[in-house]
Amino acid sequence: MKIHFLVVLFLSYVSFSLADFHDKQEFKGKDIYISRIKKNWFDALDYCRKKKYTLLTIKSSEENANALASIEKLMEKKDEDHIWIGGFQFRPDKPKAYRWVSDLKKIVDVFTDWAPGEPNHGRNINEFCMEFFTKKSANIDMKWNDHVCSNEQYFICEKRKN
Ligand SMILES: [Ca+2]
Repeated sequence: MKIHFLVVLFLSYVSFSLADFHDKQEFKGKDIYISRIKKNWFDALDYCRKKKYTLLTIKSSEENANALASIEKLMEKKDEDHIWIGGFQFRPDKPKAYRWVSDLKKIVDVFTDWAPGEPNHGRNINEFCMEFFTKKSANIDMKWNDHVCSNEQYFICEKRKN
């Protein structure tokens, strides 16, 4: 009876914590987890890391396409969307100096898919964190953008397979 209670408790815990994410999306080299909850960029990173994941890193057009296919499959598209991924920087004078938080490699050295004019660091010099960005009125569909880190948004974690 006691064990039965513990099993129920454990299963409730598992289903509760899994509900924070859509179904796992499996690709060659990594699994992707898109959140159902919104957090600021730093809390999103912390949340991924507590599960032994990291925020999404994109090193090729294939990895970018896989992430976009997962979004397309799992999320309801809106006229404007903001989804955190794992790029960041801290140099307002060098808006191109973004790095991936997973390995601290410079983003400019590999594949990029910025929206036109991005990263622009924002009009108020306050955008340091990277996201997928959609704005239908501007004809922007899930391109990279830098955005205000404190905004609460959905986010994407990844777990790399070696
Ligand atoms: Ca921006």
